Amino acid sequence: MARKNELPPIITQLLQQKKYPFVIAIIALIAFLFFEFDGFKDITTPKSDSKPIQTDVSKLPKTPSSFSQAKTIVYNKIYQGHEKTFYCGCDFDKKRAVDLKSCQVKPRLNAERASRIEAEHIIPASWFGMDRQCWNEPICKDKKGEAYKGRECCLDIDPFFRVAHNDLYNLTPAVGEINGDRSNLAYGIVAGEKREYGACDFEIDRDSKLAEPAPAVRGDIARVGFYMERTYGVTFPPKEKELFIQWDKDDPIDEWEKTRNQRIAAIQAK
Ligand SMILES: [Ca+2]
Ligand SMILES: [Ca+2]
Repeated sequence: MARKNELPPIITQLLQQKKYPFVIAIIALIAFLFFEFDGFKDITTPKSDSKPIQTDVSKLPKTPSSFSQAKTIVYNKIYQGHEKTFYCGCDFDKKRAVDLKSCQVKPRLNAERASRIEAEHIIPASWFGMDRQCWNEPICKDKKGEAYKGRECCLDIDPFFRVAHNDLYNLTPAVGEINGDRSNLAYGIVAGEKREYGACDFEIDRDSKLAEPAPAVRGDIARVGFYMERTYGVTFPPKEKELFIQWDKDDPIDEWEKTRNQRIAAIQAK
């Protein structure tokens, strides 16, 4: 028997009625289902083929599901109307460019990285990642079958790590070069006042592996530290804990910090 009609009846009918947008929509839907359209599978979908680690995250804050989403929220919502970098107070714009003149910052080595903001983890990811299996063992596999570990693996398969990593309280916009230089150094007091970044009161001592932030943000840092401690069980060496307790007293919460906390709480409410 010859096939009289090669198109599904619904499409034929819609074509006869000249309802072309419906036809296009149906064809797009079929193509989407058929080809498993990849466009909506952003980085919230693990690129790994590995199984997710089973963790009960129902009691943890509802943090953004991807890091790129978290960054967009930090820059566009949390810091809206307060477009200033955390350590140096530089203005930044919607394109994430830093106005270095606004804060008299001079790049140390990398002018290009200094010209962009990056999302700084006040408590570095390695501090809450280093005890995770995904951080230490190559238990993730990419689509080519190659094993990997560390931050990318943990973001892909470890829900606890992902929630902590994307927590908005712990993320601040920073001059890219300073974010890179701070890396995962602990905070502390660095002797002297060598200013490697122009007028910005931020020092790094690569020998003692310490980063000294300006007095105006020390309390902010301490309170984020306490939050990460009670929310995710991050622990600090006794010396750093003592410093945080002191910094919390010396730099009490101000209006901007309150606003920031309220904005974050509205998004991350349990
Ligand atoms: Ca100093
Ligand atoms: Ca402060």
